[in-house]
Amino acid sequence: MRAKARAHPNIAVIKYWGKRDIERNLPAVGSISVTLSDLYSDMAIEVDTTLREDVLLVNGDESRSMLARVSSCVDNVAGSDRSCVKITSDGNFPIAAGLASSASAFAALVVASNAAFGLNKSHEELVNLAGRASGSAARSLLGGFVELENRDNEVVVGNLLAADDWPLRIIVAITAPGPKPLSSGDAMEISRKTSPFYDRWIEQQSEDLTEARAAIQDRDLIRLGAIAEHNCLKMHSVMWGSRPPMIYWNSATIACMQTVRDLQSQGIPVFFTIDAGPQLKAICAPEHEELVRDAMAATAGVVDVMVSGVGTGARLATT
Ligand code: 2P0
Repeated sequence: MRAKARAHPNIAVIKYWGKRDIERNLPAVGSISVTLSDLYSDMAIEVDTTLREDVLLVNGDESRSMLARVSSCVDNVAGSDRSCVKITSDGNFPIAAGLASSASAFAALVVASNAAFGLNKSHEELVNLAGRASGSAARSLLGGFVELENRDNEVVVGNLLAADDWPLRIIVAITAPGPKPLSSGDAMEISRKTSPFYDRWIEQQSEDLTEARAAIQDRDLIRLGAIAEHNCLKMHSVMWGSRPPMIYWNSATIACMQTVRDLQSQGIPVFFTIDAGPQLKAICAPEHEELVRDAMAATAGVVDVMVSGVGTGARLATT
């Protein structure tokens, strides 16, 4: 009655922003992501009939703030009449800072819960259980380039390319490691209710998905970069146009964008994307990794740089 799973965060090149069903946490749009190899979340879960409530340890410290969401995810997998559990979460990157920690954590949690309770849920069920906890977590069930599609009352994820098919490098420039002021879920709802750009964002998403899918299938970095930057800046425009406005960037985020533009003007194939946080992710081929990493590290306001390859999907690990 114990199990441990590891999952990696993913970075969307075509973003999920907006929900069509809050209750079931169904996204309003499809999305395409790349799973990272070098960042991870480990979730260990142990059924303990002596406990009167669930216990959650995050990187060694008891966490009450995240317990309700984590317990509810375990309820969805194992049923609300289940025994209590001790959950231990360990990761190697900042939490809730726009680095998709909820994606890797909940992907690992559903896989570990399924095993700890001796359930035999299908891959499709696990995808939807992860997505119910956090929309982007459904994508971390798979590795490589992953597309999430909306189908009826569920989500479906599929591989566009496996992890080894296009070994790109992802350089993460950390400009502020602390937690973000507003959760993505709350911010998406503010956008849906108030941004004059929200409806156009939803309408245009299938065009962006089609373009990115073709670029990934052709392994065309310049073409993928053009649509990924457009989609990212459009998502942030939706946020900027919301009331109250949501600006996740800081001055270093903009300096990092300028660094990427400078590299592009020197003929280096690299592109950026930014999620609901101030960190910038630059994506390039392995031969340009060092140059891009050094340029990001030298950018004013960057406090740390992490580098990752393309990773595999969530899986059980030895306890
Ligand atoms: C993405 N983000 O596609 C987009 C881009 C943030 C910006 O998926 O409310 O934490 O838990 O379903 O999964 C962040 O959203 O949101 C996210 P919930 P989640 O990566």
